[in-house]
Amino acid sequence: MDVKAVRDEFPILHQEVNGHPLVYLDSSATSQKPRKVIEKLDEYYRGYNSNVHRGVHTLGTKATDEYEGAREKVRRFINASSTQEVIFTRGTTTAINTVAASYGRANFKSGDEIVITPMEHHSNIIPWQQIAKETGATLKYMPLQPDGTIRLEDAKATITPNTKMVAIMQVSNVLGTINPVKEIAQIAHDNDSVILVDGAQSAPHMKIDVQELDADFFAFSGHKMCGPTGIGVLYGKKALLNKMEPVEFGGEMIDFVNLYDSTWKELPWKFEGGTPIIAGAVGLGAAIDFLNDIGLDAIQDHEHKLAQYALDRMQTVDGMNIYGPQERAGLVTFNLADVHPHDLATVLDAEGIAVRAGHHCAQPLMRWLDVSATARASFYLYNTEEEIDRLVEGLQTTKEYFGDVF
Ligand code: 7TS
Repeated sequence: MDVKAVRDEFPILHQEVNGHPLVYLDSSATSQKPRKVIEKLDEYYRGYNSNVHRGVHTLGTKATDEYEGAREKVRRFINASSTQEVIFTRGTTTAINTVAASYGRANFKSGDEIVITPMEHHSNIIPWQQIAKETGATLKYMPLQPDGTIRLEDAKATITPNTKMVAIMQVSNVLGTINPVKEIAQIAHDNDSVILVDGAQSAPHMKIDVQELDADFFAFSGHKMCGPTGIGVLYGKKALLNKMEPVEFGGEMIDFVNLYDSTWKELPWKFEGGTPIIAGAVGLGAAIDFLNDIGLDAIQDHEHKLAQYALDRMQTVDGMNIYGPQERAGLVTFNLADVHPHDLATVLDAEGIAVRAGHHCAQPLMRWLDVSATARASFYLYNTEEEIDRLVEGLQTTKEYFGDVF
């Protein structure tokens, strides 16, 4: 992969921040956008902005073709068997909430178990807490190993015939752990449970095949994979989605509306109430084209090398505390002695280096790590080893600045 050429596609990267060339190490929060996506949004709004699935006029037909064409791109990207299984949502959060509200409300009852892990993002915890309270189901946590990985024996011991849902992230946004979701799906299915995979941190960085994983539901966000904000995807197996009720009601999703009851459109539209996220979907389609042109295997390989390089280099800094396993996705979460991560991120920002500091929407995991917050550097296809060198220099500067805590 020619990183220089890749970087040239991202206009935002070529700027100075606080007098230094920008080093953007916060792609797990949101990725930057390539020219192809920016231009596609521009083309849409200038050329054929229109509502979809309605009129017969030319712009509306073009917008509908592009919107539904993006759905087909998503289908191929995750290898779903049909576009009926690809629902556009606002993002991962909305996708998971939809499953909890629709599938959960209809299928969970007292005595049933929902199995998750302590490393989940809040958006894969709270919807289950809420639906557990509503239905009387019990929330159960799979234990983690000290390095932040999951053993299949523990998955087997936690998932039982009472389990009705296993909801798990494929890649941790804090630890970088890559979870064995295919094997866990098998364990879930052996117990007649369904599984939802939170792919927010995996779909942007590795090849996804929902049929090979045998995921019943798979959720991800466009903005973390070079696409616009406000668009995401809920994949679901057709047999399950067909039996589920919509959670949003209104225009677009109906077939017939009578005075006292109504019927729904077929999949996937019954889950897309209201004017859909047209520009978002069109932009996501362009992001998928962009990622495919480079190749997900090449992207994953590049990020793996960056993560290993970062681990090696960062470990040389005195007082460094890194969380998570050696084998990991492209991110490193850490603390530097007793420097508060917000102070650390502020010093790095003054050097033009953008990292995230805080609890990363994973408060239960922070408690498990026994910290209140951490800093995180996360990488994507446009990052380089030189940028990691800049980060390490920035960490040395931070040490000098807060010398008394070392
Ligand atoms: N699941 C995981 C694993 C995530 O990392 C995130 C966002 C979400 C779900 C929610 O995605 P959304 O697009 O619906 O907001 N993670 C982060 C992060 O790590 N820093 O900022 C957002």
